[in-house]
Order: sequence, then C-alpha cells, then structure tokens
Amino acid sequence: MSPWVFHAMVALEEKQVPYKLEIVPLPIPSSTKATFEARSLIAKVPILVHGETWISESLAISEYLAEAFPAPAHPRLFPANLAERARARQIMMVLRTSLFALRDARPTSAVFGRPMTKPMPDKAKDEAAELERIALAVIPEGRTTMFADWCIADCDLSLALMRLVANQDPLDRRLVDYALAQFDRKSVRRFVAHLPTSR
Ligand SMILES: N[C@@H](CCC(=O)N[C@@H](CS)C(=O)NCC(=O)O)C(=O)O
Repeated sequence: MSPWVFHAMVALEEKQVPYKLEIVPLPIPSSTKATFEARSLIAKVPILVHGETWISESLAISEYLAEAFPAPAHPRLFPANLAERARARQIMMVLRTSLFALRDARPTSAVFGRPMTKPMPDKAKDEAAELERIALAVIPEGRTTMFADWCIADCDLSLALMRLVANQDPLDRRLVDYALAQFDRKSVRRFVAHLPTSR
C-alpha cells in the first residue's frame, strides 16, 4: 500500500513494459535490507531492477523509466512541454516532502483498505486545505488530468486526494471527479488488483 510503490508500478504499467513484481514484507527483514543496501544503496521499496541496475526512490525510478523507454516508442510519463514538466516535478516533490499530518491521519491503508472513522486533527485539516488549494490551481475545470495529456504527477496527486475522497472528508467536487477518474485508469486498477485487500 506504499504510495511510492504505487508511483513506480503505475509508471511501469503506463510505459507498458513487461515486468516481474517481487513483494517485500515491511518492515524489510534485516537480511534483505543488507542485500538492498549493497545493490541499490538505499534499502527502501520500491526498487527497480533493470539488468545490473538497482534503483530505489520512486521519482528516480520513473525518471529512469522515462529515459530507458522513451517516447514515441513508449507512452510518456512526463509532459513534453518544459514548463509543464517542471510543474509536474514540483507537485511530486511537494507531495513527498510535506503533508505529514494529513498522511498520518489518512494513511494509504485507509484508501486501499478500511476507511478511517476518526476525524482529522486540525493540523491535518490545514494540510488538506492546502492540498485542495494546490490541486484546484493545477486541475482546470472540466478536465481529469493536470495537463492536456496524462502524466505521472496525476498518479501522485490523485492518490493524495484519495486520502480525503476515500474517507469522505470534505473536498471540492471537481477534485473528487479528478481523483475518481484517475483511479479508474487501467494502470491504477492493475495496482489495486495486486493488493491483498483485493483478493
Ligand atoms: N522517498 C522514497 C520513500 C520510500 C519508502 O519510504 N519506502 C518505505 C515503505 S513506504 C520502506 O521501504 N521502508 C523500509 C522499511 O520499512 O523497512 C520513495 O519515494 O521511494
């Protein structure tokens, strides 16, 4: 249920490259951790293994996939337009480096599994309001993607918003529609199908 594994798997699915999924228990057992540290430097999932290359950190993985399997032969992960690409990276970075109270109050287990019944603490509510402000600014009225074409930042932004949607927290209808449309993409549905909660 890791949001970072979600990012990497959606990237692989959108690139339409064949891959084999190996599931690692969390916390990572110490013997496995030692192997990961030796091979991919940082012992956190997701880890992409491509030939002799082992890469952890979800954004490093999607950037790698974008360059290893470039457009037009493969679907794009990042916008072709420079300014849009920078905006996409900005959104993905902010989702990785902030909103900790919201993430704590509305974990991804409450998106992919059982919803939370507890109300959000004030700090999480403030962060939810900030997330809503940012999302409303980057998702135009009547569209279910940030830009004209889907990009990998839509995957991360929709998961952040689903923390609210899945728990019936208040959210602008436009953003609910956006998050639900993103979660109806084949790549996301294939991720959800792998979860133990789906079996
Ligand atoms: N910034 C990293 C975060 C990855 C991360 O924190 N992964 C967690 C699972 S969500 C992990 O592997 N933790 C190691 C452990 O629990 O032993 C990314 O974007 O990939």
